[in-house]
Amino acid sequence: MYAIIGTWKMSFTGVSQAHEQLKQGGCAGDAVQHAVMCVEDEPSYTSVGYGGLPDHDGHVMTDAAYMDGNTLRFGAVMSAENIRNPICAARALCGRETNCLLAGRGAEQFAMQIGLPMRDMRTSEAMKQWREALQQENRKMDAYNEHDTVCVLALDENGSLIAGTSTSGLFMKEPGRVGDSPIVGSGFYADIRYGAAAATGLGEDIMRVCLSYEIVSLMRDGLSAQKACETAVQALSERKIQLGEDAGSISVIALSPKGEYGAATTLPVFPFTAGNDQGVAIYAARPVENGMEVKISSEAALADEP
Ligand code: SD4
Repeated sequence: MYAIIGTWKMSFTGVSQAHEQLKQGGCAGDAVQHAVMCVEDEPSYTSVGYGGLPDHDGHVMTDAAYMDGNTLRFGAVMSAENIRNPICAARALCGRETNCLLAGRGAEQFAMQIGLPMRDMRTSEAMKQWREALQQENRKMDAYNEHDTVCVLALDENGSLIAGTSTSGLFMKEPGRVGDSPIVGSGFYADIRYGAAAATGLGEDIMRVCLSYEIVSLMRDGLSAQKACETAVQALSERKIQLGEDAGSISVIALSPKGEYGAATTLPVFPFTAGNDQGVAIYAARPVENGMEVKISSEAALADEP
């Protein structure tokens, strides 16, 4: 039994290749790393890795994490500049007893010490958008307009369960701002006993309820991956509404130790990609009256979605 799930349509190429690796007996760690790297390396995805949109000062600052659900160990980097593949640094930190979450200069030094490729992550297109944004006063930051995190969860034939995330965070964020993606329990969580989960959307909201840990806890309590995603997302949006706020922009994915997927969203549609021994496909999750509709979709039907 093997399975893999990744956020957004942009994960399709990487998830498809990683799915093939899993099919050939590859391990979940390599599958997650490969799928995330494919998104990090593609400059047209402006929310992850190379080509990511910069912070207010014009720096592309990345956050990434990697968690092993069999050991509960994780590694993460935050506010890291110029690490070509932040997911590789996060994976290399996973397994350490201490110093497994490194920020800024420390993360960059670590990446260089272990020989990871470094590069200027700014593309001319990203800098053009940054210059334009500087001209717009009172510009509202929107987690989904310009920024989506790639999150990948994978389970391999040997029963290894891994979670990975990577993002350049919000476009025009304040220097030093960190979202949920490198924060264990918020942007990601994995425990082989119950399952794995990861989140995308406004990190400030996701962190308020440790959303990924909440989903895995619901799976521990017996909910399916799908029901756990729906329940946690609904509870967060209801609580926000109770507090006089809007429901927020949140999407989540989950994977059970049996390889069952789950996904939920507060958006009209949330595309994600998933594969198992039945094949790999692009899906769309959509809120409906009694919960969430999750269906295989086509790239064409989701042409306007990330
Ligand atoms: C963050 N969660 O930095 C990320 C951004 C994101 O869709 O996923 N946006 O808050």
